[in-house]
Amino acid sequence: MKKILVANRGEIAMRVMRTCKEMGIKTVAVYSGADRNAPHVFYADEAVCLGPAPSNQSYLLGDKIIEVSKELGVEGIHPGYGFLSENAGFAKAVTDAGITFIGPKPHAIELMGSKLAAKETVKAYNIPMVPGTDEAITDIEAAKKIAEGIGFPILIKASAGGGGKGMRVVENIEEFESQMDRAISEALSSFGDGSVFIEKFVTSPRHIEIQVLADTHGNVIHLFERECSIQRRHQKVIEEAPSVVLTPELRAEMGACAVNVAKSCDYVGAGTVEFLLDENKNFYFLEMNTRLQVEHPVSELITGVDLVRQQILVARGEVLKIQQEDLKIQGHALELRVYAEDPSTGFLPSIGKLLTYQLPKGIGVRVDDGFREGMDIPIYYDPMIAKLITYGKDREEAIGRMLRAIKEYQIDGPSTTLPFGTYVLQHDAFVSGDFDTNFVKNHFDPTKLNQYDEQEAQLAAQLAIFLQSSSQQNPSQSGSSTDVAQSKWKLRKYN
Ligand code: MV4
Repeated sequence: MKKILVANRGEIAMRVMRTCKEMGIKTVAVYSGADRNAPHVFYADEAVCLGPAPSNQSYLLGDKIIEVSKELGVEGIHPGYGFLSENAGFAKAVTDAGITFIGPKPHAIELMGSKLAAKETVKAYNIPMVPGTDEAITDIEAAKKIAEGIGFPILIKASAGGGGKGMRVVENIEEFESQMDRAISEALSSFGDGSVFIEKFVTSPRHIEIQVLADTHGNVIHLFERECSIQRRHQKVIEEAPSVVLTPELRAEMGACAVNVAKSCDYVGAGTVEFLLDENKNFYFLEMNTRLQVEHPVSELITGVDLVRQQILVARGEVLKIQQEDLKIQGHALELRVYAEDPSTGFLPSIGKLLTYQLPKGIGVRVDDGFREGMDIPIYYDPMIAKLITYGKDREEAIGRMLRAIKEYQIDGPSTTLPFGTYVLQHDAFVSGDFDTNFVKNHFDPTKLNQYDEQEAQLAAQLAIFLQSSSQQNPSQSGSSTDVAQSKWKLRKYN
């Protein structure tokens, strides 16, 4: 494979092309009208404009991307995440055009894209699942009986949903029927598929996912877990590897399950198997994501494996050279998603120009981003500016480095989730590891950041008084000591 087209934008386009360069593979970028000055366009060997800013006129134009690929002699297409990455029709069209789709076969994408089909597919492999129905609900009365048997609260899920879309909690039998009606019509309008099923609602789970890697020769390995419980409204904010709660035994057990999920759908490439872990450390299979995930870098850091390189190697048909026994967790990694959102206003979007944009540097810090100073954050796409990733010999070191890197990271213009990161990383529940998917709901409201601000203002006021009184006592040094102090204490909000 001598030329790869990356059918994506932003940080993930950069991420994929970096590895292509290391492998001596030529790269083709695609872009929209909003992205003509984006770094991924300049980083690539060739770049093609797909159309105007909206995704459905640019990054989602599968046929156009294939056409461009044929014209330019592209041999492989990497879809990144989002956009066309889990579109089985696109994967098939790419393959039919004689181009390698760097990802699983259409069949696996399709099976895992339907939660009910996924449950059916993994059935033969003894994978633990949350108690519930494994077929679409057609008879409300029968479903009511099942719900009563399981016990409330229960959760209605859309089979075609994913990442939290199309879910509804039902607290009691009285609201069952109305919630079911809403869930079905919502599923129909959002996904064009009204199939829903029910599960027992696990109220305080941790979200643990396992990274898997499979070749075309039947070899499947796992690269341990990522803990993704720190999220708000299904948008992950902080991820880490490894999880503080998995024992080596539980890790091996969940890893083996994830490998079996991959085997059940004849998986090829990098994929992620999502689990819930309840308070008693029972784990349940939720779904499989058939793409490279946003948070893949934390797995790369603790294993030393370049996941994009492995994706390309197995897409070429090579045998996986890494065996399960070769893999060992080394150190600890954290990822903070830096969104152009204002945590002090309940995470409202905060778009605009990056007036200042200076990256943190130094030991244990990696930034995957797709922006430069002076650029606008387009409103058309995901509001993620960057992923700030830190690595340390242990969790404490990784946290210390993240807090330091957040302070170094200078962004003026849009508000970002950087101060929220500081808040979480200093919170007792996070530091102790005692948290679940309700962390943000339970421990955060916007006034927390304001309190933090007030503390800092008070400190600054005290310092000012101190400096003034000390300069009065010692007038000869007043100029220099105050200058130094002022620059050192220059108030940048939250830092
Ligand atoms: C659940 C659940 C509790 N009980 N299923 C949300 C995303 C989707 N992949 C599945 N999700 C959940 N399924 C049962 N039976 C709680 C969630 C859930 C969640 C899962 C992972 C990460 C964050 C979450 C936040 C809220 C709810």
